[in-house]
Amino acid sequence: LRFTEAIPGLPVAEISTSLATASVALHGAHVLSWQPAGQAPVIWVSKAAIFELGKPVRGGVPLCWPWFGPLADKPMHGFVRTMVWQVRGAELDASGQLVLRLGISDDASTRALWDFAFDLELVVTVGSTLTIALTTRNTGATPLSINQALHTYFATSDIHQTTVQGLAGGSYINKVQNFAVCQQEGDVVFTGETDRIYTDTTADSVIVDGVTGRRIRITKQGSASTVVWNPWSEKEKNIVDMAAGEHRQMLCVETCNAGPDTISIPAGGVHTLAATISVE
Ligand code: TA6
Repeated sequence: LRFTEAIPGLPVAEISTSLATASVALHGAHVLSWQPAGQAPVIWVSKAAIFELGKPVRGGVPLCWPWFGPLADKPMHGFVRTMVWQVRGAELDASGQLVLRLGISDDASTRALWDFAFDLELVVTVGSTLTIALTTRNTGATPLSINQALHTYFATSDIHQTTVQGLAGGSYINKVQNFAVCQQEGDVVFTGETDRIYTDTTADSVIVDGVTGRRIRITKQGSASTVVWNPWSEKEKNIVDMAAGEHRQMLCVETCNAGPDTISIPAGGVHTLAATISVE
C-alpha cells in the first residue's frame, strides 16, 4: 500500500498484493480500480473522467449518501462522494487481503446540507474478491432516514452482448418510462437507455459478458434494492465526463437502499450496506 498524489490535494491509496491490485481515492472514498491477479480490470472509469476536488468521478464506485438521485437544489446523490475522507487504518488480514478503512463524520459543511450527526466508515477489502462495506452510525439523538448506493461502474466488452442475471421475476421502477412500475421477465438485456430501481431484491446479480464469457457476481448485504443503469448513446452526449461511444463498455449495477428501500437508523444505531464482487 502506498499513497500517491498525481493531482495535488487528491491522494489515492494504491494497493498491490499477490491477490490483486486496486486504487481508492480519499476524495469520496472512491474505489477507482480493482483487478484480481490474472483478470482484466473489473471496474470501469471513463477516459474523460474529471479528477478535481469537489467533483464526482465518472466511473469506479461513487458513494451516494444520504440520498440517492436528485434532491431539490442539493447535490445529486448526496454529498459524501465529493468529501475528502480520512484514513482510519490499513492492514493485511490472515488471508492476505488488504483491508483499508476510511471515515468521515458530520461537520459544519455537512450540517449545512443535512442537519444530522453521523459517522460513516467505508471498509474496502481487496483480495481475489472485493468487498466494499459502508457503515452508517447515528451519533445523534434523533432517528436518521437515509437512501444510499454503492454506484458501481463495471467494465464489459460490449453492452449489446451483456446481460444481468438474478433480477428475473422482480419489479422495478423504470426511470426512463416516467417511473412506471414494471416486471422483469428473464435476464436484463440492454437495447437502449436503461435506468431502473429493482425493488425488493436481496439476490446476487451476475453480469455476463457475452464476448469473453466472464461472469461478475455481486453479493450484497443490508440492501433490498438494486439499480441498473446505462445512459446509452443519446444521454451519453450530454454527460461531459464521458467520451463518445463509451456507454458500450460499461454498465452500473448498484447495491442500494433506494426507492422504497429507505433505512431508518435510531439514535445510537448502525446500518451496513455491503457488496462483495467476485469473478467467475
Ligand atoms: O444510478 C443511476 C443514476 O441515478 C442515473 O439516473 C444517472 O443520472 C446516474 O445515476 C449518474 O448520476 P451522476 O450524478 O453521477 O451523473
